[in-house]
Amino acid sequence: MKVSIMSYSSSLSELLESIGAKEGSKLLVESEGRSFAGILMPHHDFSGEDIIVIKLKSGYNVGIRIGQDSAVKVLEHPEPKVKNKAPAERKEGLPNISLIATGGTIASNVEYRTGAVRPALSVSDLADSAPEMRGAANISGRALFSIFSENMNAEHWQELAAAVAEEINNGADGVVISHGTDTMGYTAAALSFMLGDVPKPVVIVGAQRSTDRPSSDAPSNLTAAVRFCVKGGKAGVFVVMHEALGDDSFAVHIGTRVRKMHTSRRDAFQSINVRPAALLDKDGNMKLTSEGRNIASGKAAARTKMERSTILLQYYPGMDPSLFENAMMKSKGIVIAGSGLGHVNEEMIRLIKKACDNGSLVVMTSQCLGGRTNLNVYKTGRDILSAGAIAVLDMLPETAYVKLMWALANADNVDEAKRLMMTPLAGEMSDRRSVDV
Ligand code: DAS
Repeated sequence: MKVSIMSYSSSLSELLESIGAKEGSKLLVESEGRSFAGILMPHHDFSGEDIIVIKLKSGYNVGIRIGQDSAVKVLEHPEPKVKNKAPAERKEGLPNISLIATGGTIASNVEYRTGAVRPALSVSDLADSAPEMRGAANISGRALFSIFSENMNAEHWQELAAAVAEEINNGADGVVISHGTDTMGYTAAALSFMLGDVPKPVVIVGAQRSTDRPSSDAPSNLTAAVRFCVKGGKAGVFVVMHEALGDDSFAVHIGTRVRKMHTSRRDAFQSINVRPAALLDKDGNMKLTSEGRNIASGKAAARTKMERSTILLQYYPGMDPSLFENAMMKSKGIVIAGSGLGHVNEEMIRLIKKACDNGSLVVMTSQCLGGRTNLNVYKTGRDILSAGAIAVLDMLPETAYVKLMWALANADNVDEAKRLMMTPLAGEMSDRRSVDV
């Protein structure tokens, strides 16, 4: 890839070309009495024509003016693209785990061009990034898409659910899905409802640090995910991520009960209102902490229809119904993350009634996340019930949003959808408070 030389001065362009410097080359630069070593970054339009930008080992970028007295030397050229390696041979007697890649930090590396993290790795690179994974099972896989999870939508969930069912019906003993962390909880909930009583483990795994960083959590998360597939004995949809900041414990979260609770910590994922289904340590010793369904034989089936005219609103004080009337009157499904036990202001209650009378299904959840909604305690809640809305105990708002899309599309009518919403299907709700959460 040629350096974007048109934006350098002619003298600097000639210098870089003469030493064979390309974007991604590691350079040693001496200028104005100082020396720097780092990766040559693309020349930005806002950098001067005699400025080169290099990314230092610390990850910071520095702009260096190249003048007559400067010296620039190439230390290393960019790594050539890794050719796909031959698939590892299958080992008799080991379980067969399918790895489906969808993108996210776990399958990314820092792109020297922009310094940003971009989805990059192939499935075999991913499998090779965690050699212990190959020791525990025969890993085969495919990349379904390569996107950051903020760009996921119902179509991706549908394609993913169908691919998981296909892998299981083709003999996989479990499926591991590498995925971005931002919306992983939504995808885990979607697969939980679409795959229903799936007979094998389906484990979604991500990373908060890209694989090219020493502190990457990708290899250990991937290994823990495969180990749970192999040893957990449990069927269903789960999320596996770090349980603590260190690399020695991993939590297996139930797919409808997990949320990313921190923007950057490696133990960002927490189970809400329930305990994780299992904990694993760095050697693969496992402690099952909740019953759940056992692995079974039988086929997987994906019921993937989703009602897209469904919205999720976060209530806030002073919420003005005139700003939401149009959206709510056009939506068949409306989830509201209300305050406290599931409350909104009086103005919004009138709009909830209007939407219900218009045929929408309005579902109240709580932005507290912990605990259960209860619309029978305060007058506010009773007015919301009278307006036609329903509450769904301790279901997470985002899980309720995904479940409502699925229920409206797979039920024969709104009343049937309402009944589905209030019936536990995939561990997403419980009317009993767990003692220690
Ligand atoms: N943007 C984030 C995502 O893809 C990166 C990550 O955390 O995986 O969800």
